[in-house]
Amino acid sequence: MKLIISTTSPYSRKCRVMVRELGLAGQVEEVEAHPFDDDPDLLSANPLGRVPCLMMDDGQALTESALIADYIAEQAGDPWPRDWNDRRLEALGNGLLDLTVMRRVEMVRDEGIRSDFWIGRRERGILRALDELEAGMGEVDNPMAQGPLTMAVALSYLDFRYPESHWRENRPQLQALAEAWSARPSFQATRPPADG
Ligand SMILES: N[C@@H](CCC(=O)N[C@@H](CS)C(=O)NCC(=O)O)C(=O)O
Repeated sequence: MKLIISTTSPYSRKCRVMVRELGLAGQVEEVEAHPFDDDPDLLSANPLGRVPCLMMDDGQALTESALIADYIAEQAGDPWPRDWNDRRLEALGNGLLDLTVMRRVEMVRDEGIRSDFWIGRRERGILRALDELEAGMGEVDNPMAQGPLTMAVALSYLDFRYPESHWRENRPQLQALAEAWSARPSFQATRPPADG
């Protein structure tokens, strides 16, 4: 299998962590592509032009990190707990990622066309999602699952792109989750480059 990724993409990171945690590193070749360079290999694999994209051994491509994560888990024999609470947390974690990425996209636009309306809207959504995830962690027994992993990737991405956010304040469960995941070799091996 070939996994097309970018090293700064949190969606890619989630899949890369799963490959390592579930013992599939020997079966998955990681290939780097920068989506905004319109890399022809990426565009021919994924018409959406986004990473991650998984080329399966039959030549078909899977897009969307959540779908790729499900496929990776299945290839490994589905060793992680997976119930509707885990799926719920995964969806919320993905939404937190989406809002954080969209906020960044707005922030890096030229000053004259940057929209305070959209930045504020994304920031309020980020704060509400963090509070919901803090509450949701109370029902999590095992942080080794797709939902908590997605949350940990999103929290790490907040630190990477939005270091002034103070998301740790009054959110001890999220802080503990982030610490648990960042100590793992899979997380350390997929840390985004400091200059990314
Ligand atoms: N919902 C998608 C989002 C993927 C995504 O937006 N990836 C970004 C990199 S972080 C990308 O490739 N952006 C390029 C673009 O939007 O044109 C997923 O979960 O895989």
